[in-house]
Formats: sequence, structure tokens, C-alpha cells
Amino acid sequence: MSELPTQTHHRVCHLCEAMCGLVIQTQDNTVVDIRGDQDDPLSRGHVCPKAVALKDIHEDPDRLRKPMKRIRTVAGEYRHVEIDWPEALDLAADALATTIERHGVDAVGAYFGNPSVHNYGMLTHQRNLFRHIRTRNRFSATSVDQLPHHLVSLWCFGHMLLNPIPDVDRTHYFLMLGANPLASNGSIWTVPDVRKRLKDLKARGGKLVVVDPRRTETAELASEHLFIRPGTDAAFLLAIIHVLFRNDRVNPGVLADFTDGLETVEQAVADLTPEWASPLTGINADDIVRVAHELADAEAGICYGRMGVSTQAFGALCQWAIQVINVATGHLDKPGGSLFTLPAMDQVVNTNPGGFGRFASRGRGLPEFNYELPAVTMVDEITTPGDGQIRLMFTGAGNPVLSTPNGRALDDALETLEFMISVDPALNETTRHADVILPPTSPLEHDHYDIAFHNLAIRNTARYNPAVFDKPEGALHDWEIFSALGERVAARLNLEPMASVPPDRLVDAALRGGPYGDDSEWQLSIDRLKAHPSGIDLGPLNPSCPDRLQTPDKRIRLAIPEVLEDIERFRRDNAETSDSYRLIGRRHVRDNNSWMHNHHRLMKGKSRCHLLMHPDDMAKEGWQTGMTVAVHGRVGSIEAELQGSDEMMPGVISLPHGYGHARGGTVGEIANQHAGVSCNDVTDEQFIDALSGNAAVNGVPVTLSACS
Ligand SMILES: Nc1nc2c(c(=O)[nH]1)N[C@H]1C(S)=C(S)[C@@H](COP(=O)(O)OP(=O)(O)OC[C@H]3O[C@@H](n4cnc5c(=O)[nH]c(N)nc54)[C@H](O)[C@@H]3O)O[C@H]1N2
Ligand SMILES: Nc1nc2c(c(=O)[nH]1)N[C@H]1C(S)=C(S)[C@@H](COP(=O)(O)OP(=O)(O)OC[C@H]3O[C@@H](n4cnc5c(=O)[nH]c(N)nc54)[C@H](O)[C@@H]3O)O[C@H]1N2
Ligand code: SF4
Ligand SMILES: [Mo]
Repeated sequence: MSELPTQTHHRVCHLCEAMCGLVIQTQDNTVVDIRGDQDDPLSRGHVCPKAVALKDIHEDPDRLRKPMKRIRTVAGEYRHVEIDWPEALDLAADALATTIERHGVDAVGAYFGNPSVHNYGMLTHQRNLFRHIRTRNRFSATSVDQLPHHLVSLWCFGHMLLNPIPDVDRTHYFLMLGANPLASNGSIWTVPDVRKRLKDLKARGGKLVVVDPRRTETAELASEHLFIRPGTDAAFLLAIIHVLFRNDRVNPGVLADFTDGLETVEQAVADLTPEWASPLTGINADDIVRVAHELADAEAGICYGRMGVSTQAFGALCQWAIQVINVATGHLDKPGGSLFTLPAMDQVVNTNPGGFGRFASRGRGLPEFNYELPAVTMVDEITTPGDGQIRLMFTGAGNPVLSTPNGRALDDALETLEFMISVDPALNETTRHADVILPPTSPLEHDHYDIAFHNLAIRNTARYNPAVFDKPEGALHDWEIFSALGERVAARLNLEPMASVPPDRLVDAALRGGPYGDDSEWQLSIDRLKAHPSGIDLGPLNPSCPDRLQTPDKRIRLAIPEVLEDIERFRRDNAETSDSYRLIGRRHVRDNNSWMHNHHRLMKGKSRCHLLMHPDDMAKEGWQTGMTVAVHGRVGSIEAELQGSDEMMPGVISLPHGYGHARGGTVGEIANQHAGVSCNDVTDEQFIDALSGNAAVNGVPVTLSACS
């Protein structure tokens, strides 16, 4: 055993939405132990296998520590070489300013990926650069993910971040669609230790019903699992609403005083019977009626849906129907139902409510949301000539070549750009196209306050932790990169630069001015949180309506014309049955989208990138486990190893996303050894939720063939 002194650090894990508290032991700048923080009021000591990867991320020899510039060798090939920070920042800022001078701001495209929401400095300081570049060509992972949630919250509750959060610890009945929290650890629902919480629900006599085309880990644990044909959840949900009205189960309680539109909804679902929904969904009409009654009759109940019902062709319709059900049953804004949070840094008050359709994309006319265009049209905006064409692409904490539909087309399109800049610690499938890569410090080298996910948590808590390690000399945090670029671009364009205030100061001001700040008994500030490194519990979620509503009249709006019209699109699309296989996604607790495949500890064991198929379908095709099968979509084909599994609904196949490494020009030895294939080489940028513009990466029609 080493004689070196051990230091103990408290840290919140930022890798997924669960915000688990960690206790990290270090010796001489090395992590020697990571475990759950028993004193964290939210996570209560829970961690998943990814927590220890914080050490692996920090120590990863393939993580970029210096900026990289892409050069062309004499042999005509591209390669990345290290350069100094001043040169890299100048190069990037110069390219941005020159592009704007020549072609206007819309010639700059930007894509921000998922970790940008988990990195608080990135959230606070993106605007230090982008306030000078108010381009229409902004994209993010939101539109391959939770866009329908935001849109429905904006429409019904008046703010895109007013998302009702399932109060799992006090509920009696939980109807869950298209979510697998046992693998994902919860989403739009910060719920560390979810397995225990769901088990507790069952132990106190409550019921968990999971609706999913695959019998997932969560479905295994549930009281009941219903298979559903991908993309048909809207029928199931609309039929539930029909039953609630027909069988006198609509009982909004106090919500009735400030809810508009229930009568219109009743008319809209008048003929959407369980008998109509049953052949579409594959769920018995009797089961639909029973589930509707059980939920309505429960003392406290939740209807919740996540990726499987957002990233499908009727994502917004599904998310709307879910909120209608929560209101109609009176379960919204009630303990044990779904409630709004009141976080210490109140994003609902601090940010604009969002907006929809104020402009449309040049190429396909797809609507903006919150000044972002749908990611499914990024390639069109890069490749379609004319005013507003993207000439320079900026990516931050994203890997859209692997994470957006028809990733191969984007892979090609990025090569046609005049310039590309990436703020990212990885040289991966996306950043390999960048002329300059600007790598930030590692997570353990900067402090953290979770600005985004306290907003979505099952309890109101607050937690701030300083960096575990000092910043290496010369390195820059994400926020410092954005500030430095912003200053340089402003200087070039003769604009006023934005003050660069460190994120902890901004959060301190927000905490002190927030609901638990200077005017409250809590007196929250960064200093106070430093004195409580495991976090402070601010209590369970409380009813807050109608005050908390952000609609101008403080009323819930349910009769949304765009959504009601979308019911007709659903009917049209489902008028004919098709016999093609439907491809859906799959998450595993050791994966995290595309970016944690370079760590041996998470990758050891059997490959996870295989195609699951029901044994009856395999028998029909004459196929066996272990053989290679080609999956063909409109935009391309991939080959994957087949594995029979009665977890799958017949007619449905499943493949995880985020694989497809080893493309050349990337750095990531272990990831490239576990390359797998990218299911987004088959998913289709034209297969979308036409109402919201969100990608439909689930329920994609595909054909299959055996590989000889
Ligand atoms: N078929 C299919 N496609 C999907 C999904 C699916 O279920 N099926 N899921 C979708 C969803 S929900 C999401 S959120 C997206 C995710 O899609 P993206 O956000 O585009 O992809 P990630 O794999 O999360 O890429 C993360 C990148 O951020 C970098 N990174 C990590 N931490 C930091 C940091 O602190 N600072 C900076 N600057 N960079 C950092 C990593 O190196 C990596 O390059 O994928 C979507 N795509
Ligand atoms: N380990 C791990 N954790 C993660 C991530 C990760 O990649 N790995 N990613 C993080 C991110 S960015 C996100 S957004 C969250 C996502 O969190 P979740 O939404 O909980 O995660 P998924 O596993 O994608 O669950 C989607 C479920 O929908 C089902 N499904 C597919 N199509 C349909 C359909 O048409 N109808 C219904 N009812 N179900 C359908 C799938 O079978 C799957 O079980 O996870 C986060 N946490
Ligand atoms: S569940 Fe999420 S937050 Fe918790 S340890 Fe795992 S990755 Fe980190
Ligand atoms: Mo996501």
C-alpha cells in the first residue's frame, strides 16, 4: 500500500441525468476510489457502473489535451497535429469572423450535443460566443431526443421547461411508456436509485405497468408489461382518453378551476375507441379499458413516456396525450402524481419560455423550436446552395455523425464545408472532420453545479462541488474556450465583447436571487453549498398550480389545434398495415450514447452491438443466432450479428445506437476495437415527427436479408 496521503472529495456525477453523489479518494493526483455518497439526499449512495469511468475519462490517453489542427499531408491525406492554444483560438475566431463577413451569420452552423447540458460552464458561456452569431442554423441533440416534451410543455403549461416529474416515491400506479430507466437511470426524470424506488412502489402495493415493444429490464421488474407495435402509442393513449370520458372517469379535481379545452378533447377522441386502437397497437381492447380504469381510480397515479414515445413519428401527439391523461385523471400537480419542480436555480424564471415555428428551415421548411432547427435537416442546410447555406460548422460536445439519422450523409456533408470547429475532448467520427479541435479540461478538473437536471428531479435538492484536480497548466475549461472565442470574434467584428464571469459566480447570483436564496430561511449560495458537499435537501415536490403555470392567464391549455389536427395524420398513416420489420433502439447501463466506448472497464465482456429478433421471426426466415444479417433502410444498410430473444415483440428488431467507430482518422483505441455499426446509418432523416420536426429513430421501417 502506498504511503501517500489520501484526499477525500465530494462530487456529483454528471454523466447521465441521475446526478448521483460520489465520494472520490485521490492520492497524488490519481483517483484511487470512487463510491456512492451515502449522505446525498437524492441519490442516497447509489451509483451505476459508469461512475468509475470518471477516472477512466480523466486518465484516457486518447483524450485530447492540446488543440488539434487538421493538415493535409503530401500524400493528400488528412491528419490532426497538436498546436498551441493562442494559435488554435486565433484560427477558429478568424474563420468564424471571415465567414460572417463574407456570407452573413447564417453561414455559421452550430450543433450542440448532449454533454453540453451536463457541463455547467458550457450552458452559461455558449452565449459569450453565440450572442455575436445569431445564426438560424442552430441544431442540437434536443431534436433527436426530448423536443416533443418541451413543445407540449410550452403549449399546455406556457414554458418549455415546465415538465411534470413523476413522483415515484409517493405514487400508487405508474403507467410507463417507451422508457427503460433501469438502463438509462431515468430521463426528463432525475431519479437516482430508480430500481429500488420502483421496487418500493410494488412493495407498498402499488403497480407499475410498462408499455414497450421489448420486454426490457424495467418491464421485467414491472407488475405488468404490454407489448406495443412501435409508433402506435398515440392510439393507445387516445383510446385511454376516450375510455376516461366514456366511462365517467374524468375527474380533474382542483385542476378543473384552471384548465381549458377538455370538452374539445372529448370531441376529438369520440370515435377513438379501444376497439379502434387494439389492432393498431397489438394491445387487447379489454386491457386498454382496464389500464384506463386502474390509472383513473388510483389514489395517486402517473402516466409518463420517454424516448420510445418522443423519438417516433408521433412524438408530440404522444407527449400531449400523456399530459391530457394526467390532467383528466386529476393526477397532475398532486403528491404521488406528476409535479413541477421548484429548483434552487429556477430555470423556468431565468430562461425564456421557448417558441415554435417563428421561422422555418430553408430547404425543407421545418419549424424552429427555441431558435433551433431540427437536426434531421442539418445536411440539407450544409449542402443546399444559396443564401443562408452553412459554410462553417461548429460542434460542441456532440457526435452527430453517429447520433443523428442518416449519419453517413452528414459524414459526407461535413467534408464539403469550408471550415469546421469542434469543442470536444475526443477525435471521433464527427470531430475528425474539424479543421480545429479545442479540447476542454476533464470533468474532474472543473467544478460543477447541475443547472439543468435539478429542474427535472424527484426532490428539490441543491449541490455544488469544486474541482477534484487542479487545472493543468495552459488548459482551458469549456467556458473559457467560449469566452476566448467570443472576445476574439467580437474584436474582429467590432462588437462589444461579453463580460466573462466564471460560472460559479453566475450560479451564486442565481441561487441568492432564487426561491431558496437571500430572501428565504435557506440562504443558499455557493459558499453555503460548499459547506454541505453532499448537497442540501429542499424537500419533496409540492403542488404549485396555478401559480407556477407560465401561460399568460395561468391556465392549462389542452385544446392545441396543431395537435388535434395531428390525430388525422395518425389515422392516415395507419390506414394501411405494413409487414416490414420495425427497428427500435436499445440502451445498456454501460453505454452512454456514442462517447464512452474507449474505457476498458465499460467495454469488457460480450459485444453489445447485436441485433435482437424474436425466435418466431427467425424461424420464419430460417435464421439462427450468431449469423450476420443486413438491415436495409431507405438511406443505407448495415450488418450486425443476430441474436434471438423472446424479449422482442414479433416484427420488431432492436439495435443500440452510438456504435460505428473505426472509421479512420479517429483516435480511440478501445472504441475502435469495439467498433460495432451505427444504427443511424439506417435511420432516415425523412422519417420524422412531422408536427415537431423531431427525429423518429424508433419504429423505422426496414427490410432484412441474410449475409452469405
Ligand atoms: N438511433 C438512435 N439515435 C439516437 C438516440 C437513440 O436512442 N437512437 N438517442 C439520441 C439522444 S437521446 C441523444 S441525447 C443523442 C446524443 O447525441 P450527441 O450529443 O450528438 O452525441 P454523444 O454521443 O452524446 O456525444 C458526446 C460528445 O461530447 C463530448 N464530450 C463529453 N463531455 C464533454 C464536455 O464536458 N465538454 C465537451 N466540450 N465535450 C464533451 C464527447 O467527447 C463526444 O464527442 O443521440 C441521439 N441519437
Ligand atoms: N446507460 C445509459 N444511460 C443513458 C443513456 C445511454 O446512452 N446509456 N443516454 C441518456 C440519454 S441522452 C437519454 S435521452 C436517456 C433516455 O432514457 P430512456 O428513454 O429511459 O431510455 P431508452 O432505453 O432509450 O428507452 C426507450 C424505450 O423505448 C422503447 N421503444 C422503442 N420504440 C417504442 C415505441 O414505439 N413505443 C414504446 N412504447 N416504446 C418504444 C425501447 O424498447 C426502450 O425500452 O438515457 C440517458 N441515460
Ligand atoms: S446513474 Fe448516472 S449519475 Fe449515477 S453514477 Fe451512473 S452515470 Fe453517474
Ligand atoms: Mo438524450
